[in-house]
Amino acid sequence: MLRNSPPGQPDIAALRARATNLRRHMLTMARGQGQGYIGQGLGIADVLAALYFHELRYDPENLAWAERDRFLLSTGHYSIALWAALAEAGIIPVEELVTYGADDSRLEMSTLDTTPGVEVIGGSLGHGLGQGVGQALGLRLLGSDARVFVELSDGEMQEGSTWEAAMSASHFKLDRLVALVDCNGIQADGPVVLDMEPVADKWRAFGWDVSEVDGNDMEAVVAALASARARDGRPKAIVLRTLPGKGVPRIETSEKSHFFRVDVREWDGIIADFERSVGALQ
Ligand SMILES: Cc1ncc(C[n+]2csc(CCOP(=O)(O)OP(=O)(O)O)c2C)c(N)n1
Ligand SMILES: [Mg+2]
Repeated sequence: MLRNSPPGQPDIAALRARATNLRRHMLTMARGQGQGYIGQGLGIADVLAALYFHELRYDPENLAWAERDRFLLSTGHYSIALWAALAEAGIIPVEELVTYGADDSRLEMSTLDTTPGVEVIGGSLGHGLGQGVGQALGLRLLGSDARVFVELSDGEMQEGSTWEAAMSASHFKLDRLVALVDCNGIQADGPVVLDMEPVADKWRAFGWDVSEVDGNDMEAVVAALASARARDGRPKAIVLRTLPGKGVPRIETSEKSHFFRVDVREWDGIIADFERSVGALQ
């Protein structure tokens, strides 16, 4: 599908439609067991749509393609967003989404690397960027031009290992490495515990090229991803300001958007409201 081709002109309307599909998939998933980490998933849906349907080079028919760009979801608990993207990309069946979080499902609430399309096991926070640095170094050794994108979260920046990895990436001039720093303002049951601001300045101080965007503004996200292609010897960080629950007002306004659980009737109402609002925009 996207094999070998550098991204062309973005079709912003099509990417927005993809993001809507990702949100729809996530609602289906959360309704399955009545619960999930959907707030984060809805927040990062626009970024995953821009990645999987514009920026990343990969082949859904050949996941082991050596030259593929890698997407590492460090926050395993955001798995709902990755399952949605993989289903939308045709890598896992859409019909499987309802099994999210159920016993024996491949679609665990935290990522498993035995599920097709998953590059690393996530969940133990603070490890994704280090793995991304290792992969980017390995790819360079192999003479590959592939890129490595690592999503990590604001809460995760409190892990010291994140900064060890950040330091190494600039030391090794890994300009094929892109950190997607999801700053959604929450960490488990409330606001981010330690003040991480100014986030962008911290990454800059570690030698990274940094941009900061509204992570729910498709045009801004696509532009930031395009500027992160520069071969200037610096790793790239995109600080994404996202809204937990984006696109679903009942979740946007929930005090418990880290882990959201309601009964099936309420899910049905949430989904009906979502479809109405999508319909009204068309
Ligand atoms: C090493 C490690 N410590 C603690 C946890 C437990 N934990 C799971 S999610 C989470 C919050 C992390 O912050 P963030 O990703 O910003 O949370 P969110 O935005 O999803 O609320 C924590 C502490 C973990 N998964 N890994
Ligand atoms: Mg957070």
